[in-house]
Amino acid sequence: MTATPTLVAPATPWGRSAVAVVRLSGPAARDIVARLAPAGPPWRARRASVRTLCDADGRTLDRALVTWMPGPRSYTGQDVVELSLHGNPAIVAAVIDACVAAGARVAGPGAFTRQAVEAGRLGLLEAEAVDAVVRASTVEGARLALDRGGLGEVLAGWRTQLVEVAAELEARLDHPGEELGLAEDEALAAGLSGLHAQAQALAATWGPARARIDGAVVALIGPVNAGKSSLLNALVGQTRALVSDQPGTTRDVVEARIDLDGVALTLLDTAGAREHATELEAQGAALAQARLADTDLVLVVESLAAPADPAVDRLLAGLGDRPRLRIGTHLDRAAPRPEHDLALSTVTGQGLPALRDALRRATGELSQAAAAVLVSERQHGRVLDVADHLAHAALALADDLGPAVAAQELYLALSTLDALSGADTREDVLDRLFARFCIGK
Ligand SMILES: Nc1nc2c(ncn2[C@@H]2O[C@H](COP(=O)(O)OP(=O)(O)OP(=O)(O)O)[C@@H](O)[C@H]2O)c(=O)[nH]1
Ligand SMILES: [Mg+2]
Repeated sequence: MTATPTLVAPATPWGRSAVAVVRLSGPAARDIVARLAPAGPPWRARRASVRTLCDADGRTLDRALVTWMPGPRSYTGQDVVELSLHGNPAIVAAVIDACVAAGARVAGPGAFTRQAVEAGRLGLLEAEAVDAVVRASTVEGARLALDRGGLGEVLAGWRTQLVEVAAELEARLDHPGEELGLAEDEALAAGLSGLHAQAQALAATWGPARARIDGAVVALIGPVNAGKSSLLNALVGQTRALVSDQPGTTRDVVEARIDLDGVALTLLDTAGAREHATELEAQGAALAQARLADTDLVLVVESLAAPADPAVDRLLAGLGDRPRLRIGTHLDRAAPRPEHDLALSTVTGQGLPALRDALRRATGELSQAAAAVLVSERQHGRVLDVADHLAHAALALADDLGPAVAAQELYLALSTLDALSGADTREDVLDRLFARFCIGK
């Protein structure tokens, strides 16, 4: 058996700051720091003390505020020591080197949270919530992840119901001679359909939650001179993209961020489309096209003051089933047209509040009724898998494929549910999950 390592890593970003925190976690955490700071006051649990840290040659590295949090009542479940250093990367690096020389091992991404999961201090769902809190681009996103409570309970409730249905089906398989009550079959199928609907509803929380945690990307496309850059500037509230009455002003993709009531939106202004595009405009169009793949919403922008432009039909056709809103600009100069979802003027500001509302709706409004919210792509994928298995199981019962097929699907749903909630914490599952975390978390 190998000894449990003691890990060390910076817990704050690399760079100059008032304070930088270095975290150690593992059985030797306190001993290692005691070797760096032989002089200080007696160690007292959960009390901060000022200690002078030295390298192996006794040369001063920094005077630090040191907090000792003995396990198992610590974040990781192990002994944890946090060093609040002066926020200088040279000092941080030297202190980490000294810790390593004294026996610590440098922690990889998410290693501390992984220790917490392995020690049973945190469940997998809670670990993902920690990641989402750190990742969230707005305080609303962070709050969603912090108030996550419900997810584990919801999944546990599903599990109980599924086990009951599975037991019922097993009983039928064990006694094939007995008359199968049609009413009972229907009741079981209805129960499964109900769970399926719940799984779909839970899966649907990921879109709006993702917009709040990771943000959403909105691209503006349309003919030249439609007013795309003007619209971007109006939404941002300052001039970020050049505006001119010459067609073909924008070539590069111009990016700007806004916080729309807790949803971080990245707006992309793109080169306008026209028949005989110059070489540079064509390059701009290609650049924009490449970015469209990872947008959540496309605004197709047209000027109401210009005749209908065939380029728009081409652009719309190229969008496939991608979510879009059609916007007519220049409302101060021309009447709205029925093909547009919204009409506005960036000169008078008319229609802009309605656009903000539409953006908020399109990037996902969270249902107040949602008992729980998903906070990661992994959770979303698994919940969709559960929903699929439940749908197949209900179908098998309804279509007389029989309880054997239904039971099989139920077991798949159950094992997916276990993988989702972390009952199944295999090495490879943890490896994949924590690879995305930041160092020191
Ligand atoms: N009256 C009026 N003029 C507008 C409006 N929006 C944009 N404009 C004007 O239309 C012209 C083109 O605007 P831009 O924002 O540069 O248009 P664009 O779609 O970015 O154009 P390209 O970058 O060339 O594709 C400019 O002269 C703007 O001042 C509007 O709502 N009303
Ligand atoms: Mg432009």
